This record gives sequence, C-alpha cells and structure tokens, in this order.
Amino acid sequence: MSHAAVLSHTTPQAKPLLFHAPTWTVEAVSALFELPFTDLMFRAQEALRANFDPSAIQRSTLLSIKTGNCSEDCGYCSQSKRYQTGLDAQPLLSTEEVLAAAQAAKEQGAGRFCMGAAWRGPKEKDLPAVMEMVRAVKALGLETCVTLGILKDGQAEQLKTAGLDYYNHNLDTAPEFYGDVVTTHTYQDRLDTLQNVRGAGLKVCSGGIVGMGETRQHRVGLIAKLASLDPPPESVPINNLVPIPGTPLAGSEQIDIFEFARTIAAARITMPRSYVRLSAGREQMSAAEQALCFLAGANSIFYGDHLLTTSNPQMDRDNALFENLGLHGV
Ligand code: SAM
Ligand code: DTB
Ligand code: SF4
Repeated sequence: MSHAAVLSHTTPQAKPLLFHAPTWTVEAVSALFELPFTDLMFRAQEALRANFDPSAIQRSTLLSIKTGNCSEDCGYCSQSKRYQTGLDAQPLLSTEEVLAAAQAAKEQGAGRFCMGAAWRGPKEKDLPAVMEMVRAVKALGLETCVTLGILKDGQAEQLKTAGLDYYNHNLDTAPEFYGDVVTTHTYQDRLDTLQNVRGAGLKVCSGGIVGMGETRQHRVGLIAKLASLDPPPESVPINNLVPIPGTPLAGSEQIDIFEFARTIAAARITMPRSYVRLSAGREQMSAAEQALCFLAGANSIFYGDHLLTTSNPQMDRDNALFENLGLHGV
C-alpha cells in the first residue's frame, strides 16, 4: 500500500464527521448509462445487496378511486378529458368499495395499498373522504399510499393525520422534456408538491415514465433529479409507457429493453436505499425481460390484475414467476 493510501486510511481528516450521500450530477448519471451493460448490472447488484435482501420483492396493489375526466393534458394519460380514449369515467368510490379491494389485496399478500385519483389536485371538499379511506385501509395493517395530484399547503399534513404513509407524485421525466409532455402544470409545481409532502413527514414515492419519445439524456436528467432530492424518494416507480390509443403519445417508439434496464440500474445505484419499482408496462414484458429488471436492481412491483385503467399481469402469473426465480413477495 502506498504511503498516501495508508495516510488516507489512518489520518483523522480522512474520516468525514457526517455522512453525506453523494450528489449525482447529470454527468455522473450519464457515465453510469455509458457503462458496458454487464458492468452496470454488476454495480446495480452491489448496491442492491448492500442494502436489501436481493430476493425480497415489495408488492403494492393499486386502485383507481376516481377515474377519468381529469382537467390536465398529460400526453400519456388515458384519464385526461382532452383525449378520446373511450374510458369509462367513475366518480369517487365509497370507503366500503375501497376497503373491500384493500382487504382482497391484503389476502393476496400485498404489503401496500395505493389509491389513485384523476385530479389536478384534491379540492378541500374531497379530502375528508380520502382521509376516511386512508384510515380504513391503515386499520387493516396495510401500508397506505395515495396519488392525488398537486397538493395545496396544509393538505399533506391533513393526510398525515389520517395515517398516510406514502404520497406518490412522479417527476415523470427530465425538467427540459416535461413541457413536451404536459402543458397544464409545470415541473416546479411537481417539485413544490414533493416538498410539501416531505415537510409533512410523509414518505415520498416519485419516479417517472420511459418510452415517451425522450432521449437517453432525458432519462439521465430524470434519474439525476430524483437522486438529488434531499433525501431521495423512499420509493421510485419506473414506468414503461403503456400506449393509450387517443393520447398524443400513443405512437411513441417502444423503448429497447436494455435501455429500460439501464434506467432501472441507474435508479438503483444512485438511490441505493430506495425501493425501485418495476411499474407500468410489465404486462407487455416477457418473464426474461422482467428477470433482467430484477437483476438491474428493481425490488418492487405493482401486484394485482389492474393498474389504474390498464391491466397488469394476473397474480397467479406473478406467483409463478417468483417461484421460478426464487423470489419472495413482501
Ligand atoms: N393525477 C395524479 C398525478 O398525475 O400525479 C395521480 C395519478 S397519475 C395517473 C400517476 C402516474 O401514473 C403518472 O405520473 C404517470 O407516471 C403514471 N402513468 C399514467 N399513465 C401512464 C401510462 N399510460 N403509462 C405509464 N405510466 C403512466
Ligand atoms: C406510478 O408510478 N404508476 C402507477 C402509480 N404510480 C399511480 C400508475 C400507472 C398507470 C398506468 C396506466 C393506467 O393504468 O392508467
Ligand atoms: Fe390527470 Fe394525473 Fe392523468 Fe395527468 S396523469 S391527466 S394529472 S390523472
């Protein structure tokens, strides 16, 4: 060992007094994407194994509690009222309906129940009903998550008092591409909501979508932005675009599976203690493609026959996949 190396291991100055997570610049994330594929997978497995049981997969079940008729123009979404997607809109479900779905999810083995509403954001009059749902689901012993859009000051605190664990609000893509996908709200609106959620002491679930016609640099930008949130989100959903006929992004070119796996690996390496979720788009993937995503460091899935308005693999198919790969759900 060189003198300098010995010094750096023994001098007190070499030991930082406080632990600081590394800051992930766009350049540093870009360098990860450029690695040879097998090196990237290896780095992702190292990061996963340093922090998690690599064969334990967190399972969240989704329910759409209010469907369609949304004022926003997100170019990927079946629920915007601006696009003819043939969706059957539904007003807010009752707590009884939500509770029955949560009970079934619990019996099937889900650990978390996520409730999604097609709102720009909740109105004051909407919150008490959602809070009642959160209380009821929490009382079943499930972790709770809601995704309701942009929150106004004080709303995150109200949800916290109802026992909410996680708030999902995705950054979805890089800041410079966001305006190509959505024009009715801004990237800054999304960052502000994430800050409100953090400020209320809730756990953050935030990720994005790939396959919207973005460049690799935009995928890099998304991961760098998520990883630079301080602290980073506890849960990071990576969605593969589910093309919805009638939406502006319906004709986007499908992303190459290796590029998708690279995005998952970059999320794993830059946010090593977070759950990285292989999210929408799983139904269109083969078992081998999903296994590649687990090798890339994904350790969470949506579990249940439905996402919000589109379908997800049947639970018995997922159970068979887990059995085959020696994975277990948590
Ligand atoms: N309205 C709220 C909002 O926009 O934050 C919550 C529901 S919204 C449907 C939640 C997330 O689902 C979006 O941010 C996006 O990441 C994802 N999503 C929606 N449609 C999708 C699609 N067609 N393919 C992949 N992901 C999609
Ligand atoms: C997330 O990142 N993906 C979920 C959840 N958070 C709310 C939603 C996926 C939606 C896929 C298209 C649909 O079913 O409408
Ligand atoms: Fe509305 Fe959310 Fe869909 Fe955007 S993603 S149109 S805000 S439901």
